[in-house]
Amino acid sequence: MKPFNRRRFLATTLRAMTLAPFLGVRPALAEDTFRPLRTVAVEHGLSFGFAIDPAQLDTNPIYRDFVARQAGIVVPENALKWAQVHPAPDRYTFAPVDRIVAFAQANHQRMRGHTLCWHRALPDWVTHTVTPANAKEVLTQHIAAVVGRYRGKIASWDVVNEAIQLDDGQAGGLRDAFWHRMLGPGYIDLAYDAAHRADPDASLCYNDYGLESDSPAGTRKRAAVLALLRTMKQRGVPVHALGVQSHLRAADPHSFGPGLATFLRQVHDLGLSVYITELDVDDSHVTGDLHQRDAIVAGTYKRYLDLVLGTGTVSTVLTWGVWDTVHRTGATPSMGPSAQRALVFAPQGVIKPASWVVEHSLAWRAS
Ligand code: 9MR
Repeated sequence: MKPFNRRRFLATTLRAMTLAPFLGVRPALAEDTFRPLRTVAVEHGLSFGFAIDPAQLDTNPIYRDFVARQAGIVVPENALKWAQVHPAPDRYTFAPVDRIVAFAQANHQRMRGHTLCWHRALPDWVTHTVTPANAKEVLTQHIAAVVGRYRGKIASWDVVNEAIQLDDGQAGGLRDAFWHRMLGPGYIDLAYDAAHRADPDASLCYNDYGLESDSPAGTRKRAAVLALLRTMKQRGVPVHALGVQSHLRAADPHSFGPGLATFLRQVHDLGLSVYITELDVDDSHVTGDLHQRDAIVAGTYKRYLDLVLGTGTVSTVLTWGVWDTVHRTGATPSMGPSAQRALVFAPQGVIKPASWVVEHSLAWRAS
């Protein structure tokens, strides 16, 4: 048992008072009782971090200090996507990522890479000049160049992103994606092999959305992802982790439940790590004032994190952004209003109910 510590006692009591009514209206609390999430996570065998924007790091000292204090792991939200990092056949734009790498090293943070092979964020030169005849060479050279540059610096990669789309009617539930059209289903193994050759120590992840809910669509998609991962493992493909994006909808009636926990255990039983890679809570459909909105968002964070962390399979949690901005979450496809309070912190890193909830869930997760 830990010795009595007045400060810790007060902090714990305040936190409990805050959490009790399910984060209705948070009383004014001294923010110095809030412990950095990276620290709380590490104490419980987890990593916590954010998707970040190099332009903000360069220009906004508040953002920079906040990311340094709260994140133990960072991922560029867009800077490693093909269109950004490889905008012309013979030109790579590595400078923004290099600056993130330097920042992460200075702050003892791990880094993830997102993403090497995706049907979106492709520059025109790829869609206009790549053919079935040269696709293998273009894809493997891109992966070799990007992963090779950050060998030993980027610890895990989303190699293939969002390869399953059951509505497309392809074998195995594969998406009718650009690389699938060029190379057939073999593009997936090819991408992982190329990444593994470029950095044999990197953890190679398959990342997808729509896996969280126990709805019929979510259940079918999980089955397809599990089958994909199982057959990849059987073929000896170097895949080491599943990224569950986790773009959630606040208070969604068709929501996550025991089916998700079972799925995560099945993935873990294949020998794969589980990362929560893009967590946010879309509140664009929520009505009510800021306090009501924050309470609903916090409740969704709590229910989700308690469920997934309770399985003991998750090693890493990243949110898709640092603090609230008016933005479009992954849960809102291309239309509709933007979410307002989707992240764990309010603008400028101000603590809000979701911050306390996440701190609590990281600290109390089942081990
Ligand atoms: O948040 C990202 C947004 O800024 C980009 O315009 C968009 C297209 O590149 O991608 C968004 O991030 C997506 C991520 O890369 C993959 N999963 C869904 C994310 C939200 O749409």
